[in-house]
Amino acid sequence: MFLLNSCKPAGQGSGGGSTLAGDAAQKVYVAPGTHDEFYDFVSGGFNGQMSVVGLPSGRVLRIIPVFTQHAESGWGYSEETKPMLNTSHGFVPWDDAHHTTLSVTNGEHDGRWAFINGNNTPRIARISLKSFRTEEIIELPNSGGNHSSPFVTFNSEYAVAGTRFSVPPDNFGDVPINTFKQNFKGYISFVSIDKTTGNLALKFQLTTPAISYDLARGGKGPSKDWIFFSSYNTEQANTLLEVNASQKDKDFILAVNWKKAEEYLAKGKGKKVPAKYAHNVYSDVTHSATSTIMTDVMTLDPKDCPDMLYFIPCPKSPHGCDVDPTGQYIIGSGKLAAVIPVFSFAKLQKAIADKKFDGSFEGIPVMDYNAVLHGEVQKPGLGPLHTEFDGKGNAYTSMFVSSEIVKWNIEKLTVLDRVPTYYSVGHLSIPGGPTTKPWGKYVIAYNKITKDRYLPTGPELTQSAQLYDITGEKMKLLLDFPTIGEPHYAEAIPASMIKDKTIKLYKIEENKHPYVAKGEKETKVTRNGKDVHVYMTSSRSHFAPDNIEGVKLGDDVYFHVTNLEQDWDVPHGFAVRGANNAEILVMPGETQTLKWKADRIGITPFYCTDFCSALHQEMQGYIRVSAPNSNVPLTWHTGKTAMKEADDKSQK
Ligand code: K7E
Ligand code: CUA
Repeated sequence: MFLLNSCKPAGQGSGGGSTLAGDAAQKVYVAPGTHDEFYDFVSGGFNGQMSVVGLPSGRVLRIIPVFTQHAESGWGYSEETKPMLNTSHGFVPWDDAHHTTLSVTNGEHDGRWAFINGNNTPRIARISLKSFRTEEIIELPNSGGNHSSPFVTFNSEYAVAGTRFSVPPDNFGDVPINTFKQNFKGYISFVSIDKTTGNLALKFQLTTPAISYDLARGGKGPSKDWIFFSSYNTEQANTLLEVNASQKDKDFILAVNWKKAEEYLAKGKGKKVPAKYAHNVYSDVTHSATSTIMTDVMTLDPKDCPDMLYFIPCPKSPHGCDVDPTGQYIIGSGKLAAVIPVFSFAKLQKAIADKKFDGSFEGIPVMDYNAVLHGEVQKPGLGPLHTEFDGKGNAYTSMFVSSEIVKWNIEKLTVLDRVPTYYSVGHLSIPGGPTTKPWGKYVIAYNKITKDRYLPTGPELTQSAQLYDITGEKMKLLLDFPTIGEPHYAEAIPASMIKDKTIKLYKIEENKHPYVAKGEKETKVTRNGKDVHVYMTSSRSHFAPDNIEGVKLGDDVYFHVTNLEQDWDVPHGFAVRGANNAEILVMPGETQTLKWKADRIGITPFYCTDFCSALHQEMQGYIRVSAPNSNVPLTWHTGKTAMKEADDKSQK
């Protein structure tokens, strides 16, 4: 095949030169002291986090901890953040995060929130684009493998989530695996997003046939009331899917009229069923998270809801399912297909009205393929996966097997250009590519394999992305840059939309943490049985208190550290020898808590981990642990020889 050799160019760094733009260095150069034009929010894959990358430089600006504990900031280790990782299974400190989605209003980026999926223990997270922190995580019941998630509707009414692994409903009990067809279901969750606060709620789930949902996209413009899901395993196999789920010539794209679903709910067609899932919310006021276990969910059975769901046949085991900026075209990417099918939303509506069906699947009408097809892109390349858009009528599809990006015209279905990727490209991302108003300029390829592109680093090589200029007719490779974790999808937004809204600090007078000390005068140490609470403050360059005595062997000591600083970029860290968790990194005006077990008699030091001032190295202290039966009184101080003793009030 014509480009097969691009999968395996020989030799170090070969092939890159042929497509490299002559002025590449200049185009990605961001001079010292100046800023990147775009923020790129990149999923971390199996590292469970999101990273923030500047474009066009490819420089990593930040890792936002989401589903995985992050020792650097104490995420998932501090007492305040542990509840964020709570689930119906208890504490789950890892996940596999594939898709970043930015919030939209009228189909355009609005710069408010980012969302990302937890694939393994089904969850959706919401991240604030003001604080670059995870503010909310909601678990999804009745699901297994939250892969086609979280994709938003036209005004971010919902983040949707289709299950990759169909499973029996959570409360179904014990059934044999080979009762897949009878007992398993493919749940699709609709998580509503509050317009003002962004707060998430699991509004309803659709109980659809047991197949595997893979990806999804919300409609736009004419199709804004709809959302589309690609699927595979319509064979309904429960073993050796590699073979058994590739039998049929066509699988489906599921078209969901979510407005209709809302109508059916309003008419009382929904059924509340028991379900157990966690809903975790972080507060910037208490600087703490709460986890609530929810106990039921509203479900809609398609049997009670005609005209809500339609299957569109799509060749063969589709992966990506993308909607163009006009909302008129739906593009399926069959990994094993020889063509890229483009479906017309207008034709879908007409075919539904004319009842142009090709049978049904478990009661859901299957559309006639030719009646809804706009056309097929012929010989696009091998292994089409994902498609992005430049807003000028062009689509860009990643080809996993032939390792290339193919640019084609949506109306005419003609291939316009192709460039190699190094190697095995997964998702593509164009800034604003999934919106009605793509910002264009670049396409970024997120690759699965780097082989010889970087210096070797032992058995595990870096993951990588590549940046291409798409301002001209031909795509031009500008830059390779390594990524954090295995990148899947990413979304980029102009920096100007969010950079001036960034939160610089938390106001100390607004701090409602139950263990806050709003000044050194409020610092103290209290005992409640075996729990010792240290109300501590940090400021350049000391802790108050920095000498603590009267702690006994076996006590649990809670260091509640309030950072009194009210300047931007002055965090203080806190670490104590032998702590079984991590450090905490406390932002100005914030309180965070490190729990420490007094496991031996003697003196233990603690210190600030963040180089905060010229006297950072002096920012340290001691805690004394005495025998359980000792009568050393509970005392504390900073800078005085006499220790302050706990009075009766604080002792109780
Ligand atoms: Cu194609 Cu998980 Cu979006 Cu990766 S998925 S590539
Ligand atoms: Cu505070 Cu270093």
